Amino acid sequence: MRDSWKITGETFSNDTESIMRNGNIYQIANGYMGYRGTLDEFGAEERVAVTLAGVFDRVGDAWREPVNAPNGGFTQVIIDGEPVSARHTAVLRHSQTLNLRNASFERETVYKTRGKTVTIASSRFLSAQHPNLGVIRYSVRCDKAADLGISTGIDGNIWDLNGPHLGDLRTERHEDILLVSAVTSEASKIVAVAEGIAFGVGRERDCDGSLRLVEFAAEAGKTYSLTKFFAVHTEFDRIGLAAADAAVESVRRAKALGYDACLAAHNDCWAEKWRLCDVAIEGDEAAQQALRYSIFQLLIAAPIAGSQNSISARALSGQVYKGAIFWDTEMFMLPFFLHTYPEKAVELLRYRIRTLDGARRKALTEGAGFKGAFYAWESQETGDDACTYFNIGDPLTKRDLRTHFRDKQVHVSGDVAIAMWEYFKLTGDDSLLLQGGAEVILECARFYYSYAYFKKDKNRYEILDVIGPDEYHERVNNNAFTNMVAKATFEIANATAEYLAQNHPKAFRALIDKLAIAQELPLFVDAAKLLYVPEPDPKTGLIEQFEGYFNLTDTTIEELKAKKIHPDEYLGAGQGLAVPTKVIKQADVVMMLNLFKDRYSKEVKRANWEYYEPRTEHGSSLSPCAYAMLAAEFGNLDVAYRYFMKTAKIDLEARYNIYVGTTFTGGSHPAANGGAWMAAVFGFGGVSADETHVAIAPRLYRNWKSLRFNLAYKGDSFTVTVAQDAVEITGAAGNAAARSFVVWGEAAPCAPGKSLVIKRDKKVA
Ligand code: IFM
Repeated sequence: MRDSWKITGETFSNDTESIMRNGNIYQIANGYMGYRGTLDEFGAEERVAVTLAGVFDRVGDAWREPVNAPNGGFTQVIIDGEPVSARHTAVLRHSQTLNLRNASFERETVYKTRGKTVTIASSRFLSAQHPNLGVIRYSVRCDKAADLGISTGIDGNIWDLNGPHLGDLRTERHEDILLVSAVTSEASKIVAVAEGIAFGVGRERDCDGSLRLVEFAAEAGKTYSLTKFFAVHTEFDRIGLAAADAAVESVRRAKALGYDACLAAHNDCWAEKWRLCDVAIEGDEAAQQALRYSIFQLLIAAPIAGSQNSISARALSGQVYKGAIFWDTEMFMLPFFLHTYPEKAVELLRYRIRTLDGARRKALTEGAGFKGAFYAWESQETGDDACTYFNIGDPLTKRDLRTHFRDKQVHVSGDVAIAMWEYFKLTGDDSLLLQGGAEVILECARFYYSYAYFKKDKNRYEILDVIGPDEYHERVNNNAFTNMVAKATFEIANATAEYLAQNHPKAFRALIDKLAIAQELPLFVDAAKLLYVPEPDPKTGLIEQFEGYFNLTDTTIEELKAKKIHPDEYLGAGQGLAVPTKVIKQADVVMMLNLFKDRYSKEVKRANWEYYEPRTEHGSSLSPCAYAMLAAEFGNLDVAYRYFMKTAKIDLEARYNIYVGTTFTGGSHPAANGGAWMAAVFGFGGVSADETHVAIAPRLYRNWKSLRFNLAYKGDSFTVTVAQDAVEITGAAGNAAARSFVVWGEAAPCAPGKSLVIKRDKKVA
C-alpha cells in the first residue's frame, strides 16, 4: 500500500540526469535554505546545493542568481583506504525516502567493496525551528572488521550555474567546530558555514582544511553512528552577531541540545504546519500522495517569519530562473497560503511592498518611461528586473533571442495589486494596506493609467503592445487577460481609496500627499469604467485572446512540434514556430476565466475551455491547473482530474523539460504545486471566498469518497469535509465569531466550536 506521507525510491541510477532529477524530488528546505536530495558523499558534480533564500549575487555579466553555500552536510566513508561513493562503488541495494510529515530525507545504501559489505544510512533535516541549522544522523556498518575512515565537514566545492559566487574561502577551527567563511562576489558580504559532530569513536585529524577524518578499527557487524550539526549564517541575515560567530554559536547550541531535542522541536513545527495545511483525499491514494507532496513543496519553500522574502519560480531547488520571483507567486502560490497559512501570505506580500521602489524604477526606465509601479518580470531582492532583453538562447544558432518578457509582460503589476486586495478581503486585516499595501495598489493603477491608451473614436482605454500569460505571442494588443487584470487594478485602487478615506482618513490623506496622486484618482474611476476588455462573442461565447488571434493559422500541436529541428527549440520569440499560429504556450483566456470566475457564465467558460484546450501546448507548468479548475467548474470531472494529476505530479515524477532553448530549467515547480491545491480545493471542493462569505459548491471526483481541508477566513479557522452528498464544516473553538458559509447555494453560518452538515438536498443538520 502506498504511504502518502512518504516518497520512496528503491534504486540508484548512476547517471547525471537521474541524480539531478532526484536532487529535486528529494530536496528538503526550511524557507531559509534548501538542500537538494543528493547523497552525503556527493559533491558539485552531482549538483549538491544548499541554496539560500533571498541571497543574490552576480559574477561579471552573467545572470544574477541565488547563492549556494558550502555544503556543511558532506560525509564520506573510507574503507581500507578506499572512498565509498554510489558513483563508483558497487551498490548492492539502495533506498531513499523523503518524509513529508517532518521534511526529513533518509537514505540507506549497501555497498560491496574489497570483499566487504558496507551499509551506510543517514537521515537529515533542516530545522523548522532554527532555520539556520541542519542536522544529520549518519551511520556505517561493515560485515567484516575493517579500517574505517569517516571524512566529514564542509565541502567548499560549490555547484553554481553562473558562479563562482563565493571567493576567499577560509577555514578555521573553533575548538571542535569547523568554520568556512567566504565572501560574495558582488556585495562582498560574508557567508559562513559551521559544522560540528558528535562521535565518540576513533582518532580525528584534519584531512583537507574544511574536512576532518575520523579513523578507527571497525568491528564486524557493529553500527557506528555519528551526529552532525551544521549552520549557515550570512551578512544578509540582518542579525546582531557577525555571520561567522553566529554560525559557530548555532552549532554549539545545537550540539549541546543534542539530536533528539533538535528533532523534537523540528517535528513540533511540522506538526503545526500540517495541522493548518493538510488536505485529505479519501479513496484515491495516488491523488492523495501527489497533493500532499505538492503542499509539502510549498511549505518547505515558505519564507521564514519576518524575512519579507517571497518564493521563486523554482523555490529553493537551485539557481534556475535566477532564483527570481515571478507572477507565479501571487497567482498560483499565494491562494494556498491565504486560505491556510495567512502568516506566510503576509511575508509574500510584504516582499512586494519591500520591492516597490524597484518597481517604480522599472516604470521610469522601461521603454519610453511610465509612472507608478511596473513590477519586475523576474524580481530579486531589490525589485529591479533581472530578466534580460535576450532571455532565451536558441539551441540551433546559439544566439540569444530577443524576448519581451521583461518590457511587455505588464500584467504582473495587476497580479500583485489583486493579491494585495485578496488578502484584505479574506482576512479582514487592513494592516498590510496601511503598511504599504495601499501604496502598492495605487502605484500599480498609476502604472496602468500611464501605459493605457485612450482611443477617442471608441471612447475606451486600450492596452497595447503586451504579452499575456501565453508567451508565444509577443507584442499583442488588447490581450483579454491583461486588460481584465488592469481593469481590476483600477477597481481595486478605487475601492482602496474609498475604504481608507472612510476608515483611516488621516492615513489616507498622508498617502495621497506622499504620492501626490489626488488629481489621478478620478482618472482611475474613469478607467475602471472605460477600459476595454474583449467580450465573449454573443453567438459562440468565445473570447479572442488578443486582437487578431482568430486570424492566425490553425494547426495542431503535433504538427507544429514535428517541424522542430532541435528538441529544445523555443516555439515563441521572433521567428518561433508557434508565432504565426493559434498554438499557445499556456492558459491565457482560461486563466482569466478562473481569476474572474464571477464575471462569466458557465457556458462561456465551457466554450472557451473547449476552444483553447486543444491549442494549448502546456509549455509552462503553470498551465494544467487552470484547465483543471475550469473543467471542474463546468462539470467535466474526468478531464479535470487528468489535469489535476498532471499539475500535482509534475515534481513528484520530475517529468519536465530541463532545457528551454539553451537555458537549464530543471528544478521544482511551486506554481504547479499551488495549482494542485487550487485544483483540489477550488476545483473539486468548489470553494470561493470573498469579503462577505465562503461559498462551497463541491463537485467531487467520482473516485473520491471525501475531501477534507482547512480554511482560514477572517482570522478564524475551519475544517471542511466534502463528501459526495454532504458537506461538513467545523469552526475551531477559538474562533472569534460566526462566519457566513453558503453551501450549494444555501446559507450555513458556522459558529465557533460548532459543526454543521449540509446535505446536497440542502438540509442543514
Ligand atoms: O512565470 C512563468 C511564465 O508564465 C512561463 N515561463 C516560466 C515562468 C516561471 O515559472
